[in-house]
Amino acid sequence: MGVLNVTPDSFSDGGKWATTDAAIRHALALREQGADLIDVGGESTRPGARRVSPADELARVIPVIAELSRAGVEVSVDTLNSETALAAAAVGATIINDVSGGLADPDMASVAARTGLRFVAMHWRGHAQEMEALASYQDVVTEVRNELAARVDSLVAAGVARERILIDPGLGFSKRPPHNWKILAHLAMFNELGLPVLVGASRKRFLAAALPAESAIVDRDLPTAVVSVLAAQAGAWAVRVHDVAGTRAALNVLELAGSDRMVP
Ligand code: PMM
Repeated sequence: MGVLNVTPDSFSDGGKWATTDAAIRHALALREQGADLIDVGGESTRPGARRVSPADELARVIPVIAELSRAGVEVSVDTLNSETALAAAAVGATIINDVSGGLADPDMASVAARTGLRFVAMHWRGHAQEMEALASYQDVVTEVRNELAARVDSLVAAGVARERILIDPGLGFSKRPPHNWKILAHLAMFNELGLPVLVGASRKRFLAAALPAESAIVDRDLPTAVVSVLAAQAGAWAVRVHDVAGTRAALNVLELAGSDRMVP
């Protein structure tokens, strides 16, 4: 899944793809580099980010989703707003990627149910302004998995077909670096819910621990690609990344060398 942030302020690529033309060109390039799916978002969810109005979000993402869908690109819409999800569905998006798993907008579950789109339920405890204060766990893997299971149950109760739901542990969302590493170490436990797992580690701050001091954000693309391999080995359905070429190369290595690896 290639990331296309049509925002002026996303933490790693904010502003670069803010015009419709630039966004579409970038998305097509990501597809060339090996993305199977493009995730289009118009609101930054980085820690501390301010909310954008649904009208601004719609104006940013809908023309891009419409054009990409016309070009035959599979698109997910990264949004907290049911209105945006509904409009995106009408112009061809096939997946709703809601980082709140339906918690931020009380109408989201019914839009997911009505449109029949696939729905990514990410683990979330609160909006960007408050998420760091909510990063408290005794056993992060079990708690995140159980909170996701409860979210899935609520979505199903609201009419979303279980087989349309995907889950995501929400790396960096109400999680401190040790929480993110712990989740990555135990990623396979999320398969226990019997749903496809999406992993979004790309360029996130916790990856800086793997790098020499003073590294740039794009330097996090290398650890991101390594995480993509770990996620694939743990059975993930997809990884959400900015540097599609790097992750594609890493996954190609896994495929080429991994099939009949010697196990010591
Ligand atoms: N992370 C971001 C935005 N959307 N969606 C899913 N499903 N999972 C994620 O981990 C996720 C997401 C924040 O990253 P960005 O600001 O670089 O897009």
